[in-house]
Amino acid sequence: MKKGVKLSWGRFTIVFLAVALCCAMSAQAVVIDGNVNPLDEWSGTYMLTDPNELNIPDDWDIADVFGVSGSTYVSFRVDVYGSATLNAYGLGTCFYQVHMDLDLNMATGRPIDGIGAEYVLDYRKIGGIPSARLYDTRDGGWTYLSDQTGAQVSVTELRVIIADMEGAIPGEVMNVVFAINNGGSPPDDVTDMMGYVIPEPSMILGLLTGLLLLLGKIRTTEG
Ligand SMILES: [Ca+2]
Ligand SMILES: [Ca+2]
Ligand SMILES: [Ca+2]
Ligand SMILES: [Ca+2]
Repeated sequence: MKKGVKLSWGRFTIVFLAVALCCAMSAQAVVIDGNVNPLDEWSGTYMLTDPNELNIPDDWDIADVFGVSGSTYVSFRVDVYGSATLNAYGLGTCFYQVHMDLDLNMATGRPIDGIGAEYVLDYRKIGGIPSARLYDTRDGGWTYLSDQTGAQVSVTELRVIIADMEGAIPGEVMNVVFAINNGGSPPDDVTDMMGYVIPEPSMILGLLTGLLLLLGKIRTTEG
């Protein structure tokens, strides 16, 4: 019954390519707009729930955090127990920070909560004006490096270009600590350290999925 296989090739090559394309597109499906889209763009990217500390006002008290990576960007989401908007502080200053320890060595970079961060991704509003920035903290200080992307409406979403961070390689692990600082020091809320795996680009997953579908169909038609 080999003719069934022959007739299936064209059709399932299309399926194969379509699945690969869909998976590749989903690799960058997170939209940095400050809201979670109806399809839940952050599904499967949950990292940790930080407790609601009684002594930290809920508007800058970290709740759930999420992280996901494609081949170009690493994206993060930070939820708080109160209102996400910094309007709660009027025209005051507040910083949402993601501290990233790329070499998994707490002795290098800027120390915070058990890690030594080489880079900090920062979203802030000063005088009501928002900005997202990447800082180089490899020497222990804060050196502005580049503008990144951030948005805050119902949640806070942040995105950093992997290529902007020397030593960051898709597929390798970084240690991450989230912090919210409402203008003072040290930060008002800091999460526990968590390991974060940057996944391989999803194109590879898409190609494997398509290949499995194709092989499954060939087996079916052969049977
Ligand atoms: Ca979004
Ligand atoms: Ca609280
Ligand atoms: Ca908290
Ligand atoms: Ca380090």
